Amino acid sequence: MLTLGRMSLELEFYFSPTANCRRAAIMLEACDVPYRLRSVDRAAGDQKRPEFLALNPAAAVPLIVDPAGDNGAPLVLSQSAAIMVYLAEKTGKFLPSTPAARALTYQWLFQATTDVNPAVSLVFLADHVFASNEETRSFLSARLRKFFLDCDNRLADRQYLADELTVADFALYPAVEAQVKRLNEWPELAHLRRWMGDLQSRPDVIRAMALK
Ligand SMILES: N[C@@H](CCC(=O)N[C@@H](CS)C(=O)NCC(=O)O)C(=O)O
Repeated sequence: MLTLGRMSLELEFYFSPTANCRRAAIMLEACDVPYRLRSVDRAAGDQKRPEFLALNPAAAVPLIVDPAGDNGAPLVLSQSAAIMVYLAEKTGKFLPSTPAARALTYQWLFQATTDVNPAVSLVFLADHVFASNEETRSFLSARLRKFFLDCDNRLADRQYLADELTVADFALYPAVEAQVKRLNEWPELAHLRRWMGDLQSRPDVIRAMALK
């Protein structure tokens, strides 16, 4: 187990197999942070049980509890992007050190979490959950394609979203993976597909995506 002085770094990771949780999982794996997996069965209502609501009144995963998070006191943290940035700062990995490079990383981190991921969720809901007509489905699909295209343009002349591999790439990956079928149907997104292939073969990504 990793230790900082005498403090244990093992943390608890409350997880369901969703894109939001998987991006936090990728960061845990990539930063080599030991964690204990706490599976949350949302269909069974685990997230609404009093024990979980005491940790997160918003009743949502992912969530981490870092026993040594806050000057030795436990840190309870939700929101996948906040978890990723916390782990990056704690371990000194996957976040550039200069303000400008860090700001650009945040730009792409938020693009992944506030533009791409919600677009993926809406397409999924329209395709599989709610009765929706063709007009709605094609509007949402075109909107997702536009966000994918923004990422593809960015990746035209660089390997990763920032100048190096960062939290932004790990944040985007599970959202794109969830719609990989559409990605493969859009030939103009070759750079995003190449990027996807690069990340897909990383052992940390493979381990995180295999969590159940
Ligand atoms: N913006 C949040 C979204 C968290 C979220 O919506 N989590 C979903 C699973 S992906 C959840 O737990 N929903 C509660 C439920 O299903 O009742 C994040 O990035 O962590």
